[in-house]
Amino acid sequence: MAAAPSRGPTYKVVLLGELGVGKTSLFRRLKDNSFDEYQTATTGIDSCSKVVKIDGSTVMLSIWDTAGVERFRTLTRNYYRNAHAAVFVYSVSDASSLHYLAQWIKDAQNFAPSATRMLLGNKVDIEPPQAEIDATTSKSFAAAHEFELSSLVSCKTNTGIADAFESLARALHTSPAVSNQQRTASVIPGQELNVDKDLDSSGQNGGGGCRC
Ligand SMILES: Nc1nc2c(ncn2[C@@H]2O[C@H](COP(=O)(O)OP(=O)(O)O)[C@@H](O)[C@H]2O)c(=O)[nH]1
Ligand SMILES: [Mg+2]
Repeated sequence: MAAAPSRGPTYKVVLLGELGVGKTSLFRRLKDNSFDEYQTATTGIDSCSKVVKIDGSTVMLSIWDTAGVERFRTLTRNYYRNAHAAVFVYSVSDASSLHYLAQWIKDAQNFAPSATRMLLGNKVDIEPPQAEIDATTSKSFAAAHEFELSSLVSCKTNTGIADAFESLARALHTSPAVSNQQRTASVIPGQELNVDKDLDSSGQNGGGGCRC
């Protein structure tokens, strides 16, 4: 009888970027493959686990969405704590959302300096002239800021998301920068996903945290 596949490592992945770029929409695509045209502003930090299979191995991504506090551009240190990866999201229909990523990049450098970084340009279903950012601009930005990974996606049409997160999982799983100790540290049950415990006392918990 074949041995049951063992549960692989868990990697914490935080979503970053301006309000309205589609972080919660991305989260929902990853969580239950849904999309809401009228997605309301996030009211609490939410996390979910996403299983990704890579070459026969099972890798778990623990995805964290913000509490809507990104409008103040101040996520807490706890949000970044033990993050293995930071996903920087902008909207191709809003040039300023790419511009302001510079601030998110700085924050992540401070709070999660060793995190693997992925750039995602969302809403590629939107065509010019509403689309303000083209693929060349996105590529230059990714190169200038030395992102390990970069993709264009659409949460609305579910384009590019599975591939982007498979690449991220693969990069994490094979990265010598993520030590075995870090990999196992993050799988202690109730640690990386315990939203209530993991929030600081700054009142940023909107009460919407969940485990899924
Ligand atoms: N056209 C289009 N709209 C999107 C896409 N992703 C998200 N949206 C819309 O953008 C708005 C903001 O999305 P939301 O996920 O709340 O952004 P957040 O503030 O970054 O969490 C919502 O009205 C979404 O329906 C996309 O890929 N294409
Ligand atoms: Mg949101």
